Amino acid sequence: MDLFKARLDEKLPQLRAERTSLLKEHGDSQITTVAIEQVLGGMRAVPALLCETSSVSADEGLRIRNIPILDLTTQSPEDIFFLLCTGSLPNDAERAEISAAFAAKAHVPDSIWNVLKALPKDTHPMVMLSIGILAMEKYSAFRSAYEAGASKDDLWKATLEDCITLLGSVTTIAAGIYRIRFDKGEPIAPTAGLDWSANFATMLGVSNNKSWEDLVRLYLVLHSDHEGGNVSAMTSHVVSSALSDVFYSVSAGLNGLAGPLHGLANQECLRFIVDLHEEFGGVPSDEALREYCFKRLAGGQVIPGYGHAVLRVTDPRFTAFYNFAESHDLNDDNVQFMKKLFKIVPEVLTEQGKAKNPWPNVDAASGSLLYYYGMKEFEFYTVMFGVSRAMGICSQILVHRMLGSSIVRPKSMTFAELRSMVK
Ligand code: HAX
Repeated sequence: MDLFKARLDEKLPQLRAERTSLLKEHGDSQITTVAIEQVLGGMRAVPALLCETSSVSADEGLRIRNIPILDLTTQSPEDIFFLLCTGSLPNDAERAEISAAFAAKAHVPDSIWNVLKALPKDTHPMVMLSIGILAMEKYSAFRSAYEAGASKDDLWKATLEDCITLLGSVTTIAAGIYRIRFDKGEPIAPTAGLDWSANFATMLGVSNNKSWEDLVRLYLVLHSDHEGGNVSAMTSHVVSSALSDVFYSVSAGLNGLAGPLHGLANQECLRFIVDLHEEFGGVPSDEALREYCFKRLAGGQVIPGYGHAVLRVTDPRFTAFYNFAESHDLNDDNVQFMKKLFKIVPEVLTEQGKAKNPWPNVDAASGSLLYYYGMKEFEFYTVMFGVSRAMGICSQILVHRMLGSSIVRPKSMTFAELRSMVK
């Protein structure tokens, strides 16, 4: 990883100087006030975290290192990881280096398979992913470096090594989970010479269609990062701030991704579409679908895949998947449901008037496309998300290690303390 390390080394002085100068010149400047509704409302919009890798605006959505995600849809996941970490896309030599580094870590030790195979048959695939990553912790270079007394300034180097080990092996682990959990046969070994996403697509063993590989590549690019305040990224950051290594930190963040209001929404979306299919026996009329959605809302259930804590427009990642379905002429019932829901749900949520954002997020489209190619086990969909998101989480942790960021320790308040503050 000499080229990758050299690029990061080059960025290091400027990155650290920015932190030092902001602290020195403006350390006590007030940038915001916090309202009681933010304390009680999940700290919504409180600007209290640093994230250099990506940003999300209400009116445009995700930018990775200031490049709109829709301008990155033809890149490889290796390109995206390099961009997240360094701020620039790799040249050919750098791309080849990172691909080779992932491939060198793609072999997963038997001890990990033994742990995963020993779990009860009905274990959720996200539990398996979290355990699989955690079980890899014994290979942490960071832990060894820390125990050997490495200087805080140098810990980022061992963190980079861990990121490569984690990302190189996570595709093999995830594909193996798919095969073990859903009785698809033994895990398929990685193939030498394939890049990261082509290898993942092959190890899943879902489809031989060339465009399946294209979908997996797009999937890994689109879900890679979504700034630092979402549940999974923030959880990983908090855990990592205690100098826990990336295996502990990513595993913890993925447990948050497994929640239905976060990454599990893609599973819930497909479940919703399959239920609709059963209810109507096919794609219903606009009016019947409208009524069904209103009934669901009246029953106190959310419409999965719609709404967002930050976005106030259609998620560009949804647009990218939608465009993929159009350009590849995918047109089964589930894809049609996805398109029809896009037509109906924003109207329904707007009319109901509760959701601040009636538009689709990334989860509204991804599942229908996976299903189209034959991945019908929707309990697995959040694992696909998790594999990709591991890139963003790893890059965020790496940047924080380069900066030597502080342990996270906000102040919690009792109701009595809050009352006394507003008297
Ligand atoms: N269906 C029904 N009601 C919705 C809704 C939806 N899709 N989206 C928001 N609302 C409701 C909220 O439940 C909330 O109701 P209460 O006041 O009764 O609590 C109200 O509208 C206001 O919520 P909000 O401010 O618009 O949204 P939040 O920031 O509180 O929550 C969520 C954002 C994404 C959690 C929310 O929109 C939601 O539950 N959506 C459905 C689940 C989903 O798609 N999650 C994936 C999000 C993307 C992601 O993280 N992927 O990993």
